[in-house]
Amino acid sequence: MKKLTALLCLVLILLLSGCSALSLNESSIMCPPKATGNKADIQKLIDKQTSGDYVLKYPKNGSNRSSIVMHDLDHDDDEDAIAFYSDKSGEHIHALFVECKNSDYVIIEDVLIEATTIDRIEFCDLNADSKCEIILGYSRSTSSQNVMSIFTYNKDASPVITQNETPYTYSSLVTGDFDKDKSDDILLISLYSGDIAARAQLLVFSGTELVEVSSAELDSDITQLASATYGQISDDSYGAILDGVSSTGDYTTQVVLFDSSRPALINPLFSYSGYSLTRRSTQICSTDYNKDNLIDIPICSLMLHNEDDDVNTIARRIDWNNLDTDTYTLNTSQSAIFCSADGYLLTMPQKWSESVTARYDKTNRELSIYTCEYSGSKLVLKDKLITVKAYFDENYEKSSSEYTEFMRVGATVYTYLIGSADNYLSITGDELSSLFMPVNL
Ligand SMILES: [Ca+2]
Ligand SMILES: [Ca+2]
Ligand SMILES: [Ca+2]
Ligand SMILES: [Ca+2]
Repeated sequence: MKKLTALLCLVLILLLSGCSALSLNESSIMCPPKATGNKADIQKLIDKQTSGDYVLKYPKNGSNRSSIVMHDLDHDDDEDAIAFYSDKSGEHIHALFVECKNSDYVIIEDVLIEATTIDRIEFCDLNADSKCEIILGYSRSTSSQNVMSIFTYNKDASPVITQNETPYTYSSLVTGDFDKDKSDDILLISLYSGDIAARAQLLVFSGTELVEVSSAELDSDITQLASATYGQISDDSYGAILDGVSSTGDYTTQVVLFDSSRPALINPLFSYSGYSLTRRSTQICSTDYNKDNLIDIPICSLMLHNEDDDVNTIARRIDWNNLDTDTYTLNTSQSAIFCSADGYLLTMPQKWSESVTARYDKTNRELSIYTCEYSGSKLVLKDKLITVKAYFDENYEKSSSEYTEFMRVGATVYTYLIGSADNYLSITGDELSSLFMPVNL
């Protein structure tokens, strides 16, 4: 769901001696004060160095997707930059480190990396010295696994930037403080592939190198990750939430935590309980849905219905769950009606609980919410509380519609019609607006 940030071009005439004083003088350009980094200015600097034969390289994953990544390398509050490009041969990638010095951008290091693709670049403090280390993941044409290097900046050293390629390979990685010692750690995720086992490995910085402290088994049926993030799981637990796609296309959620009492990395939903509950055909990922800082894990089901109802007309429900890290059970924090066809979630107010159901009319793009009750074993729909109807912008004529417009997202107009029955479960248009959340699928 994240959009790639587009950017620009470069090539550096490689000085075999590295970053010389000559190149610094010839290739400086004014940089803006403080952290208002300007990638266009970095590009101008790079243009000065290039002859035109180059291909920009964009990190494919992670939170920094630009070919020019702005970051304050030396912690002086002026933004510096790292730019990626490959030369004509395509066998190497240049990582060009640019620093803002005395209001000029200057090249401080051009590091040649044996790689064809950049996986990601992350900044985190692995050794708890309050200065960021740079994690760079990349792959070579000879392997589908990514390789990882750690770069460090030291203004008193020569070279200023040092690269340490680690012996570890991975499919994806997540950074964060898993063992609660105030330093960032790296969780490497390997998906099953031939002779590679599906597992997560926790790496911590010890002395001058990364060491594996523990590993945990992952579901070997996961063929790709839809989302892998570090976040708060419960009041005192942080970990990685992995939304994976199985070989059948279903989504599932695994949570990888470090249990310091053992001490060991664990994957409790997969190992102990609840994992099958998270299996879903909807492409929806874990997120902090109710904004209480705890990551919520979706469990998908159909709204209340009878067995012989047409399944295509029954709206879907998502229960958002927190993982209890004492019992490893899932507890619902919030429920919502999910209309994937029209791209929205409708948070269910507490009072609806088990007293409402919803039906979806695909042809007319109408989601109708009803009160309901059981007569014996038969579910009976009662009052229609509200209908949400989506229109394509060009088909919507405000004056001719009995529906009230309450939101526009892109080319879609969302409208509602309150049911005529006087029911305590009814909601107003304003309440609907506050419960409505468009989703990008
Ligand atoms: Ca700086
Ligand atoms: Ca550090
Ligand atoms: Ca740590
Ligand atoms: Ca939450």
